[in-house]
This record gives sequence, structure tokens and C-alpha cells, in this order.
Amino acid sequence: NGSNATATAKSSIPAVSHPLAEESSEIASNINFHAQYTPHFSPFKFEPEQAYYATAGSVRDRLIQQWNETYRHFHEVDPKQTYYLSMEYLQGRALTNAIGNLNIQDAYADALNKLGHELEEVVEQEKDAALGNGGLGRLAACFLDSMATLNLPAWGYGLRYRYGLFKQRITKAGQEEIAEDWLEKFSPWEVVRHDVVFPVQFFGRVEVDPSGSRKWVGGEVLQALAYDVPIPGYKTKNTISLRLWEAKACAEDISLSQFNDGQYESAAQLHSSAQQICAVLYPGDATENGKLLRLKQQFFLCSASLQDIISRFKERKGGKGLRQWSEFPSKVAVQLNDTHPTLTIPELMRLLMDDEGLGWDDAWDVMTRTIAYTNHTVLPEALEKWSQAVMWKLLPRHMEIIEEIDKRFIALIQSTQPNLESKLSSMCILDHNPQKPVVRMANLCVVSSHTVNGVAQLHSDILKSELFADYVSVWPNKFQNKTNGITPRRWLRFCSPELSHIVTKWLKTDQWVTNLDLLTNLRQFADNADFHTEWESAKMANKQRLAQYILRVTGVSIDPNSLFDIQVKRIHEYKRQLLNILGAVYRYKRLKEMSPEERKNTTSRTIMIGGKAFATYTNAKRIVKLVNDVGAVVNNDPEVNTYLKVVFVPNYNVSVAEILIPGSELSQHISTAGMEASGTSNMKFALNGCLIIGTLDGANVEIREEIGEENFFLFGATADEVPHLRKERENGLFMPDPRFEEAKQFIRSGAFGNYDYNPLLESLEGNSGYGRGDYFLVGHDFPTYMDAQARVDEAYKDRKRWIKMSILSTSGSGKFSSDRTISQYAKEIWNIEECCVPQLRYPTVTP
Ligand code: NBG
Repeated sequence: NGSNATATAKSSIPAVSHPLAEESSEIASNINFHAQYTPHFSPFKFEPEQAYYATAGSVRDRLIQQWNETYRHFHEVDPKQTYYLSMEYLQGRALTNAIGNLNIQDAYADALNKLGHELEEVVEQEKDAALGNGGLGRLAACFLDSMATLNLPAWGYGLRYRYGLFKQRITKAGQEEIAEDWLEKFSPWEVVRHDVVFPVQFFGRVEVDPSGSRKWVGGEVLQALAYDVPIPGYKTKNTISLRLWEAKACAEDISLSQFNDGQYESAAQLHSSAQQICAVLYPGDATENGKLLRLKQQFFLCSASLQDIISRFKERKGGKGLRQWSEFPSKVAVQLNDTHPTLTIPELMRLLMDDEGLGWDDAWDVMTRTIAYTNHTVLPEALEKWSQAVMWKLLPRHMEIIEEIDKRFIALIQSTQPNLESKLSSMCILDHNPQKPVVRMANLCVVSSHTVNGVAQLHSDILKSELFADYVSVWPNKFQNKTNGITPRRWLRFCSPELSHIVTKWLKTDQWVTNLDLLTNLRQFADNADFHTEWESAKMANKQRLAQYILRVTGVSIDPNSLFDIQVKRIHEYKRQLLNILGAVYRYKRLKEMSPEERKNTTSRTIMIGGKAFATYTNAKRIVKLVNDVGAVVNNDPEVNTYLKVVFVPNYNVSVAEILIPGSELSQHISTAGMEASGTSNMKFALNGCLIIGTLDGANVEIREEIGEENFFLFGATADEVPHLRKERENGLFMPDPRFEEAKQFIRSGAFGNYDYNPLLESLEGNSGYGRGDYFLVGHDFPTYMDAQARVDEAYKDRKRWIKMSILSTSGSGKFSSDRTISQYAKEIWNIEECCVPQLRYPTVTP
């Protein structure tokens, strides 16, 4: 594979309006220009990797042009703007998405052909930007896509981690974590802004001057440097920005005298402190140092972003600083993506009071009208609590402010809601428990923001009735629901061109890509035989692609005619991958006991499970090991392996999801009811015509409502039954089903090797106690789960029925577009309106 390019190199950005052949020649020449003049590789090498970087460079030129135009427009119109603050963004690859959104895929594919390459192969060269963990980070990425597509004046802020979420390798011992070097060469999608730098302070002390005003002084100061990633909207000129901060120290922070004395480490101490901040996402926080580092990361994001937002607020309208601070909330909306950016609250108060001279009441008014908070979990261990001691050490002025917020909140309750006084100890922000005094970040968010939302109806209801119930009577209008969504661009239009093509053909329009509700019009074809044939062949093409991928990465050959059953998400006990694998073990055991004739009547299945376990989460890692061990035995058992395969898909990430989801037929969303706030992969699967087996949890509830209960394989306890069932279990009143015992016994018998699975299995046993007592009710839900699986097997045998259900899943998925979610945020929380770039005025750039 090499270059046979004949086009002469051209640096100008190709125009968009030419016929394909002409346009693709221009693009080829522009790609060539980047290959020759962007000095990252030797000029005479043009393998797929160089082709990727050159292509990305060429696409980036266009994005930068649109981007500049977008910001010029925003600057002139000066609309109210939203800032989305998130510690995580799971962007995945950018190339396919960018040329898709710019609507120039065909021209780029053609251009690369001219240069001797295939677009598909070039795209594969890109490393995933995995600056996130799971659903929360991917949600942020989908939101950015929708904000750009809806022409909203909005901007994302995050951190530029040097290493993304680890790369998962599977060995005999289970999961191994390797640093994910997404910046190994460089990322062509980021632009460093050397002119956008803000100081961020840590430690130090508070000084009071004679006038009584307080100032935070001393400590260490690092610099936040901006890297911008362009986010193009779909078929619009609007291109917004994801601004990622990198921590730096200044040249004068190096002590040359120490360095010359050979004390290299202490000489550059601040530089290494800066490097630590942006090294990895979620550094281990078991140690004090780890905790301090995480808090530093969070504050770094909040402080740099706020300084940037404030400087933009001041700069617009001529930069004369004439603006009233009371105007701030009519120009700025800040959304906190979970509690990780909570320090935005005291930091905005500090900046307004200590730097800008506002009094408490004015600052409080501005801050509370600006900030809104999204809660993404009710799991107690995920609700952040920071040690007061660590906070006093790192952020002394902020702790004073938090104390004052707490004091005023307590006074408010005492004076206006005396009936809540008994609840104050759990409602207030500072928990003074002498053993472990902490700051409760979620409480700080609820008290300080104008709106709090959950991410699916059931979750929002639980917030109002349980987690935040006591606050509802204080602020009845503060709580909202914003059911999550996913971008239909990445998650159908680009990841499944085959199915998209059919949808467009039968709907006679491609408007569904930005108006996903149009998918309901597919319902009329749910019984149409021609439509069925096309649908089935598109799904089959995706299954074959997936089978090839599985063979390539695991060496396991899977049959595209078997039922493809997938569960991919972070490995967590509440998500119950253990229920899935116990079900697989039980199925295997039954198959073994059947006669060859009986086996022929069963539905062949390929069960695929993928996901990363947090490095220190031992039981999650044991689950990964178990899935792999079961797979090794089942897949090599010639007696049954045409009827069952169990595959662990390694290193699950966004790009892998883009192959798995289109090829899926059944997917599992089987968390203990009440524990999964929403889930978003459930929406991606349903959109791709995949049926769901699931509990009444998170967004499953709404998906089932939309696509029809007859098209959803439901099982398990409901959220309101769970507390009672846990009690019963604790009191020994509930006996697990014999099938459940049989499956566990089979694992214990050594059928899958002699690794010690007892700690894992024991977590499902006993009446109570730490790590015991089946808190997640796997045993309770096992029988109804197996029954639901039997219904799946039956349904799959009836091809017509299955395809109809698949069509109805897709056609019922319109609600789950992140365009819908973001429109609701814009209207009901942010109060912002679209600000559409009229047309490009920039001339094309020539050297
Ligand atoms: C996750 C929930 C998911 C939800 C995503 C996005 C966190 C803290 N929460 O159920 O577990 O879909 O957020 O809202 O990562």
C-alpha cells in the first residue's frame, strides 16, 4: 500500500460545491499537501498511517475555517452561552464523524482512492480519544454533537489527560491495565491556544486586610493552557469547541541553582506537580496523595474554565468592562456534569467577591442563577465526599465560603422550614462526624444551583422521593428530569451505513438524521416482506463484520447465523454481568445434558460480554476472569460449541462499540432495578434494531414504553420492591431458586478451571455482611431472567416475528436522540437559543 498520487499538492481548502470528481481531485491534492508539508513524517512515506494524519490535517483545515466563523458570529451576536463542565469526554475517533457531519464522505473516499488508499483502512489508524470512563463521558460527547448540530451557542470544558482510560489486555490472569497512549504521536484534532492561559492556585492561606476583605495568598500557582478540539455540527456551518486544559509550570518555576547542584527533582518540583494533574483520569484515590490529586484535578478544571468564561463575558461588547455583574446569568449558563466540577460553586463566589468586589448577596444571586447540576447516580459510594482536612489544606478560601453557604442554608431551614430541623444533619453540606469530617458535594450542588436534574424519568423520580426528598419541600421547582439521549449521527448514520441507507430509502428522506422522531414512520412497513428482506440483509452484513472483528481480536470463530447477544458496559456488580454469565453457565450445563437431537431444537447463541473493570475493583476483575474462563471451556467443547459460544470482547471502547452495536440482535441491560440512573447503550442498541432483555431500570422503562412492551423481554424485581426484598434476604426469608444453586455449584466443581471463584460466589450468598448477602439480588432475579431468556429463544425461531420486533425497536427510538435531550436542556434549564452561522465569509487560505 503506497502512494501513486499524481495530484499536485495544494494547500487551499477545497471548495464544497463542485461535482464529486472535481472536488475529490482538489481534496486529494490537499491531502498530498499535508503529507508533504506538515512535517511529522518523512515526506516519501505514504502508508495508511501517514495517509490518516494527512487526511485529518486536510479535514481540520475546513473545521478551523468554520470554527473561526462560528466564534466570530457568537462574538458579534453575543447570545447567552452554555458551558458544559465535565471531567470526562469519551469522544472516540473523530475522522468519520467529521467528514460525515461535513457531508463530504464520498469526496474523501474518492480522493483517498486516487491516492491509493481505502477510507475504511485510513479511518482505522486513529486512536480513540478515551478521556472518559463510561456512560457519563460518552453522554458529554453526544451532547456536544447535538449542541453543534442544533446551532446552540455552547462550549465544552474538560481536562487534557495525557493518558486516557487504560487499555485492557486479557491474559490468563484476567484483566491487565496498560496506559493508553492516545497522544503517542499527536492528535491532529487539537489546536493549542498559546494565548489562552490562566493561573490556578493551590494551598496557601487567607489574609484579611484592614478593610476586612479576604484574599487567598501564597501556595503554588500552575498555569492552565487551552487546547481546543473542534466539534462540527451535522450539515451546518456551526462548529463549536471542546476546550481541554493542560497544566503547566512557568520557566521561572525551575530553580536553576538547585538544578546545577544536581537536585533535579526538587529543582523542577512544580513542573512535576503540573504533569501529575493531567496525567490520568481518575488516579487511584485510596491514599491521601491520590485524594489530593483528584481534588486538584477538579479544581483545576473549575478555576481555569471560570476564568475563561469571565474573561469572555468582559471582553464581549467592546471589552470596556462596562457590564453589570447582574447581567452575567443572562449571558452565561454553567452545567455541572455530576459533582466532579462542584468546586465551580465556591470558586465563582470567590472570584466575584474577592476579585470583583461583589458582596455576598450579589455574588450568591449571580452564582445561583448561573449554575445547574445534573446528578448521574444514586449509588452511595459514587456520591462524592471530600475530607474537610484535605479541602482546608488545598483550598482554604473555598472552605470558608462553603462554611458560609452551609451556615446560611441551616439558618434558612431553621427560619422557614422548622419541620425539617431534624433532617438538617443529613441535608447540610458539612458533615462534622468527628471520625471523618467531610464536605458532601451533592448537597453543595443542590443548595447552590438553580436546577437539579436526573437523567431518566425513574431516576429523577427517585431523586425527588429518596436521595433529595428533603430538599423538595424547600425548593419544589428546582428538580427536573432530562432523559438522556444519544447522537443518531455516530450511533446509526455513520456506524451502520447499511441500515441507514434502508431507513432513508423507505422513509424517502434522510431528515431522520436530525429529526429522529421520523423513525415512527417505519412502523407502517413492520410487516412488509420486501422491507423485511432488506432489513435482514443489512443486519446480516453487520453481523458478518462483527464476526470478522471477533475472530481478529480473540481468535474465536462465531457463527453469524446464531443469535448475537451482547452486554457491553463498565464491569460493575450492580450492572450484573454475573447474572449474565451464570445464565450462560446454566445454559451450557443444560446443553451438555441434552441428546444431540434435543440440541438441534435449541436456538444457537453467541454471548458477547465486554467492558473494563476499575483497576482496584477486585470483584469486577474476578467477573472478567470468570467470563474468559467460561468462554475458554465452552468455545472448545465440540459437543456443544455450535449451539453456544461465550466471548469476552477485550478493550471495549467507542470504536469497538461502533462495530458491536450494529451487529447485535439482543442486548442485556439487567441492572438491579433502581441502580442504573439511565444507561445510554440501551438506546444505541434499540436504535440499531436490537432487542432488549432488561429490568425496569433507568431509561429501560421509557424505551419499553416507546417501542411497546411486546417488543421488550422484561424480568426481575421492580425498584420499589428492592428494599423489601433485601430485608427478606437478610432475614433468611428468601430461598434462591435451585437453578441458581446449580449454576454456582457447576462453577465450584472446577468445570471452568481451578481459579478460586469462592469470593465472587460468596458475595451472592449468606444473609448479609460486607461483600455478602447478594445485595444486588442476582439470586432473586435469576429465575425470571432465565424465563425471559427462554422467551427470547422462542421468539428468535420465528424469523418474521423477530424482524418485526427489530424494526419496531428502531422505529420506537426517536425519543432517545440527544437532540431532543439538548433542546430540553436549552429551553428548560439554560434558557438559550440557537445562533446559526449564516455563511462562510472567510476567503480560502493560500500560502
Ligand atoms: C452514569 C450512570 C448511567 C448513565 C450515565 C449518563 C456515572 C456517575 N453515572 O446510568 O451510571 O447513563 O451516567 O447519565 O457515571
